[in-house]
Amino acid sequence: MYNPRFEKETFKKEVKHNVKTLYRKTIEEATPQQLFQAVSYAVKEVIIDDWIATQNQFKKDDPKIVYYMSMEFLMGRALGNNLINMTAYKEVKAALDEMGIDLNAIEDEEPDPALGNGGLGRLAACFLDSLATLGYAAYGCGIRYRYGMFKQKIENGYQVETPDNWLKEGNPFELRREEYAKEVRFGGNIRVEYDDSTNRTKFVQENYESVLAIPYDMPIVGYGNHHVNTLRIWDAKAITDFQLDSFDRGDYHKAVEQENLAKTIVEVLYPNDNHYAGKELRLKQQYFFISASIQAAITKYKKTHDDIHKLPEKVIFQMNDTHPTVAVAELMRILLDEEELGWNEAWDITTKTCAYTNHTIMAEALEKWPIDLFSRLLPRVYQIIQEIDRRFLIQVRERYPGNEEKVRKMAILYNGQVRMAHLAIVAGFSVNGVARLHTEILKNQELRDFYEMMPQKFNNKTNGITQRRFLMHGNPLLADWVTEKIGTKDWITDLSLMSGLKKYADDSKALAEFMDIKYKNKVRLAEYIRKHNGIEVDPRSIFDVQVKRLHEYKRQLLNILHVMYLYNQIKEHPEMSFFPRTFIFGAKASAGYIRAKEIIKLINSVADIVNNDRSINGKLKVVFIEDYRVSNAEIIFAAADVSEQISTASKEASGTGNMKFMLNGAPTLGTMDGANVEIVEEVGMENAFIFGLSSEEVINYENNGGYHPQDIYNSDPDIRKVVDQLINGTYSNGDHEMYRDLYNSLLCPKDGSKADMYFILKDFRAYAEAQKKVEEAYKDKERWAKMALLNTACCGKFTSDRTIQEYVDDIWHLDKVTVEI
Ligand code: B1H
Repeated sequence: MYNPRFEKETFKKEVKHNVKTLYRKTIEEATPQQLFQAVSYAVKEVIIDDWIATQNQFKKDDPKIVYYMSMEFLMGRALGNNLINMTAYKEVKAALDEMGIDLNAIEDEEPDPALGNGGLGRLAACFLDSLATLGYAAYGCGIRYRYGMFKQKIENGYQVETPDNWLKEGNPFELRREEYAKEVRFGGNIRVEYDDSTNRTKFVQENYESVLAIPYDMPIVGYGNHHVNTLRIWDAKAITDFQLDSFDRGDYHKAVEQENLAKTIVEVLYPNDNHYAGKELRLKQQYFFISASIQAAITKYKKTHDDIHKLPEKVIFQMNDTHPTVAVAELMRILLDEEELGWNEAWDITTKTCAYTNHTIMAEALEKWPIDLFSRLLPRVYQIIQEIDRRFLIQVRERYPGNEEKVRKMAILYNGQVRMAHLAIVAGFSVNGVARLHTEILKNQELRDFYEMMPQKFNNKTNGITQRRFLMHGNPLLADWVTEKIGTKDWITDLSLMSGLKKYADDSKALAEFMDIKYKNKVRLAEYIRKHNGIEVDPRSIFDVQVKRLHEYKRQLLNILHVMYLYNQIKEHPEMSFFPRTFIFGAKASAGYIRAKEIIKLINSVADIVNNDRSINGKLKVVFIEDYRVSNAEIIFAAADVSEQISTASKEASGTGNMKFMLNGAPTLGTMDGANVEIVEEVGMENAFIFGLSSEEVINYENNGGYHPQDIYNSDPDIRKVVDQLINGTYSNGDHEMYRDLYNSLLCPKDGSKADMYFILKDFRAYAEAQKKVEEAYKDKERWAKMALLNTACCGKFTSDRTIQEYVDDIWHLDKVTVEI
């Protein structure tokens, strides 16, 4: 047993006690939410012991620590995951059963902590899980947003956003740690002082506004090893509580302003995925959590070390995309102004502690801050960036004499803007992409100049996912079956063992069991859909799933246009053979992304027509799952037959949903993009459905002004019919304008962009053919079962445990910690 406190009677007593002291109630009287809280506090009690033990071990061992700096942590629910990782899920479930409490129902009371948008935030969460499981010392550093990712409602087919008040009932797992608060300063001016006695120039910030950053710690429980790391997210508070007498001192305005700053700074997560918003408040958020996190890391280091020069031996700051890259300048500021080091010493330390991960090549995601805004908000940090840039450009000119084109292309400060990616590359010792293809594109296209000048910094770290959440918790039936078949539970921490399933690829009995589990998971999802969407779907139909953020490059539009095409085919040829199919979508669109919202409306309109057309005998169903998030994702992956990964090649840096589908036995229908390339390499071309332009072809077209979608429209009547249906009222009650913008985007955009930028019509036929192959393959039950099983069997590479070990070996060089209990 993991811990005697999970022993049945002890745990039951603890829950009863909590219900009594928290709510003055008995188990029978408590609401489900109250039971969730009481159970969570009982679990937290156990976690705390391990958390303390881990911190004590850190004190003893003094391991190197990685600080994973991220604007997003898409954690998903904690209760079930913590129980899984403490290897107590089944015991606790049984104990609660005896009290008449259904653990699953209790779990559903927990709001999803949705402090992230999509893949980038979820990756951070998977990384924390793996870091703790592998026994490394790590902190996640982020923001405790008052409101997380908005909740999505579908009203009349349209997305409506409502606030995600995730803290409403209180978060039982967090600890507020007021005593570790840090001050963060904004604005004002820098006074330069010369100190004769020390011969140093001092830079003093004056007339600034400031806020107090208050950390909240959440435990990150490793699997079965008593290792508990910390996710530290910062809340903001006004530095002095509102003081009336400040009115008399004429500071009234300032007091109000500081109060407001504190309130707004952590108010809400920006709901953009792969898109840079450029808002002042966003920059404030970035500096706020970075300054607080770095100050805290330095304070912690200095508590037990007296030589700041040796910081790189004990500390790594990993920057999750450009959002936290102000970190390099903030670290320089602290080393120069507070530690009073010289520039060269400070630079040496900074460039040995900071590393940068790039997650996208989408031009609209590149962070470039206007210099006037940046220097006004962060005057001292800006001075430091100027000096970093000045020194860097000297090196560029030395390396490329007379080549001002290089200088222009590589400068950090250019054209009135601060280019955050350039800052990160110049100051970091490591620059990594998130899948092999993505890293190659960075080296050969997007970051070519930097790669040429500093090739040693560039490396690849193909993303991964945690099997603890996405198989053990999300798909317990399959998890138990895998354990039985390969004869060990060790896959939970060593996913390469999944290859032990390969020997069942031709075993009809095993294949039948595997597909029976898939069927049960489809029934579970069908019930979810009936309950939440009021749509009946047939679990015997093919569940064809595309769930991810809504973005044009991810091409949900290609998917739904193909559904429209299939519907036309069925109507035109009622006699044709057609295997029943359920197309399942889930996607949030950024609130200001109009075209993405039109695509959601289109999907829902097609669903309305198709689902209610009795003449097609339910052969085709379309479902849009409302409010796609981590908790329902777990159910969806488990139930999928087909994994739609159809981004325009070169655009999806990696993808991680693709890996979650694979783990759960759904073959990929996709382009040669991101990590799909590596998935196919592992599972074999014959066990995936690959189609469409390659990344080279796409990049080639792009460099030569695009292509002519009109040619396809004119020559292919099936495609023309579908495209015309966007503007002939078929899916809009006769309204010819509702989808005009989507039509235009394909053929003749009004905003000056290229027609069909994402090659939807170009790839349409290839996609339709690949879909036909899916149908053929599915009809052959045994063949399909074998494909599905081989996907699960070959997914070993895609665990985030492997990814983290590579970060440790190549970049972080952390020490393993063994927590002694
Ligand atoms: C990814 C983002 C992203 N890449 C800007 N970039 C954001 C960019 O709020 N912003 O400003 C938010 C998110 N997200 C994703 O990262 C990639 O698209 C996926 O392909 C990749 O799998 C994931 C994790 O590496």
